[in-house]
Amino acid sequence: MNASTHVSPDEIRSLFAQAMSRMYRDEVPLYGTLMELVAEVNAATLAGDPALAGRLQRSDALDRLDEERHGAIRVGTPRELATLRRMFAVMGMVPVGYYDLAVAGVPVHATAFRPVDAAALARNPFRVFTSLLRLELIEDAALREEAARILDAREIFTPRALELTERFEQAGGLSAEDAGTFVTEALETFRWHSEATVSHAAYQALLSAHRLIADVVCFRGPHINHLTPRTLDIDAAQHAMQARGIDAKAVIEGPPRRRCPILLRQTSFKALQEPVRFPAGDSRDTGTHTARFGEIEQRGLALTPKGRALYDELLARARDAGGAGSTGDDYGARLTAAFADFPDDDDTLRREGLGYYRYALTEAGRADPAAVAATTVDEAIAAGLVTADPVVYEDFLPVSAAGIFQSNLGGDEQRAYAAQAHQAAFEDALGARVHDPFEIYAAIERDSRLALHAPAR
Ligand code: OOG
Ligand code: NI
Repeated sequence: MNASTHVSPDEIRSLFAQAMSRMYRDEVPLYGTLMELVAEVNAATLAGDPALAGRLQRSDALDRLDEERHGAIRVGTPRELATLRRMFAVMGMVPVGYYDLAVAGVPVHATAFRPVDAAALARNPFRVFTSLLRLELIEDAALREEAARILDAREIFTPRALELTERFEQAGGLSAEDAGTFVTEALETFRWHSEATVSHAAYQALLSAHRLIADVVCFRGPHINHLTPRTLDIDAAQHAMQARGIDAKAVIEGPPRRRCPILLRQTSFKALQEPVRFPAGDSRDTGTHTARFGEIEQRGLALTPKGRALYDELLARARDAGGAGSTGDDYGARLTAAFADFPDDDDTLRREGLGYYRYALTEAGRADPAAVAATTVDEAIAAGLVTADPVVYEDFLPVSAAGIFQSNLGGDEQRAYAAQAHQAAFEDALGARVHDPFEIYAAIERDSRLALHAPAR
């Protein structure tokens, strides 16, 4: 089979994202409600803001919007993580970024599998936040060993999915028929199983070590625990959730509302309490498990290291004032006050090097390449020859992720793990290095700048 008969990884990713969305809507009907609500908010926002519509169109974000979402899973062993890496590669998704959640009391570290180049992102930016349990953080040695034994004995991939992943690696692609089978088989790994694989007593013991440990260890697979659509106005979406009586998280994670959205703002609805069965013969053969939830997000400008440092500083200021983290009735006001020090117009953000921008010729610029060549980018923008639109942030935020984890584990426990970030250990488990998100954004900006002076096609 030659390369021309291979389906592109972008196509496989789109098929997979659609199949996952259908499956999750069947599993968690409230997710279907979220999607409707987000579609309504987005339509209303675009209708009321033609400039936004134009900007999204120029940065390829408009067409992908309805299909855009991220999911999250949690796995238990290096082999599971490394195999997922190979499966995601079939769909053009690579590990980007390292997130240490142990500092926030969640015993995992994580990466995001996602496409990286501009064309692939424009086609479908589907991402999966993937966490690896850090068993070494379970203090009780007997419990730790039991968890390791249970995890080592399970197989979360179907034989066919493994076989097709190998075929992809050897042949450099999959035929349309194999791609279809791959999507169906890969989906099995992410399905919810309402039967626990361990006794009720073992479940309880793992649950009291940490609720997340029970979630990872006690089931046949790493069920997808949420799928998040992208809204253009998260405050409107949050109100719409509340208006429909959905049990939304109290605060929106991330930066405050601004004229120029930066990074990522997220909110979620509380996880469902779902019935689970324990193996027959158990003294208690039914119970409930809390893991799956719904989330909505708004994405804004990708920040440079300088912008990100400022973001981290201001967020810490807002959280530390009052010493209450992101709780308390005045958190919104503290956040707004702290972020008054973050410039809120695109021109300043761009000129001060706080965010990444994507440059493009206007019609006037295309008509007059000599004028573009003779001016600096700033002059060309002022003269209406060039536009600079925000590069969308495609990644996650560790403080927000910790807040999402905590609000959805169904308990109010707070645990502190003294562990150091362990990127090297994570990469060993993954079997690869994670990509640096800043490099990816910088390349998108640089390529767009170079293209301004490319000969007209
Ligand atoms: C992942 C939580 C992180 C986000 O959007 O920050 C996340 C999880 O709960 O497994 O999805
Ligand atoms: Ni999420």
